Amino acid sequence: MSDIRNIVILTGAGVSAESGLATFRGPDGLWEGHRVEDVCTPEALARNPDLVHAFYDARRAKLGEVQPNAAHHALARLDAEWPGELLIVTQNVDDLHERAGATRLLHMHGELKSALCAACGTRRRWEAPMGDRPPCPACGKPRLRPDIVFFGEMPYQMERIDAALGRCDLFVSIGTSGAVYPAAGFVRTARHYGAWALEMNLEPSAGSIYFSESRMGPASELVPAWVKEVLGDRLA
Ligand code: BJW
Repeated sequence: MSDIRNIVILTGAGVSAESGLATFRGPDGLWEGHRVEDVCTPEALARNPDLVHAFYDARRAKLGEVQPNAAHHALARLDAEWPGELLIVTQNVDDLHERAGATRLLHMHGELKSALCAACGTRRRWEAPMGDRPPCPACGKPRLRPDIVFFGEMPYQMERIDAALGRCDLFVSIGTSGAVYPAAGFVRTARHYGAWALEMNLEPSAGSIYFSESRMGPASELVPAWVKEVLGDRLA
């Protein structure tokens, strides 16, 4: 571990599960009551905006009831103390990493607390419901949509992510099933450039064979222990 300088950490819904936010594909998964194509595509938004807005309004409201857990706090500590490059790439649209204090963070699938105007392209921090079609603060048109990357849309900041993957010595994947691309392919990119790859999850992810090492268990236990290990090694 002592020769590690640059770290990329990919997080998924599993890191927020112990805070009380549902994952996507589990038995109690978020989409159990909704078919993904009914809520998570641009076509669904055009076809049934009331359903899509209700789904995201409910999830945005739920953020007020949950708190970061030990995994978010441990990653924020690593972010604060790690002297080399570090980038937390989250697929999550919740705000629990930043509420724990992480700053070297990007949301590749967007954010629940951001609105994107489909008319003028302006993005705004947004905490209120959108189902009642409020006007865009910039252009006045009632065309706000959740600032979320739907299926078929390009995830955010891919150039920055690719550059970080090309430079990292350690790639860590936490609480993601590896079912959704391009995130599911990051491990192969990082390995291609020579990084060690560690996954932490309740069960092996779809791309488990690509990792150098797998640790199975709840993120709230595995992540703090791993962060201690990484920071402890530096001090040794
Ligand atoms: C725990 C735990 C605990 C539980 N501790 N662990 C055919 C082949 C390949 C690709 C495609 C294809 N057809 C279409 C595509 C592309 C498509 C895709 O991947 N589809 C797949 C379904 C096959 N991808 C896209 O369309 C993306 N865009 C795109 O590809 O653009 C073109 C492009 C080209 C070239 C370069 C780059 C781009 C966009 C994807 C958008 C995904 N959006 C969503 C919704 C976001 C909004 C919302 O939240 O509603 O993002 S989908 C959903 O899945 C969400 C998540 O971020 C994402 C990943 O889910 P995640 O986080 O892995 O959650 P789960 O539930 O699947 O897994 C949780 C895991 O945690 C489990 O493993 C548990 O075991 C574990 N766990 N408790 C530790 N306590």
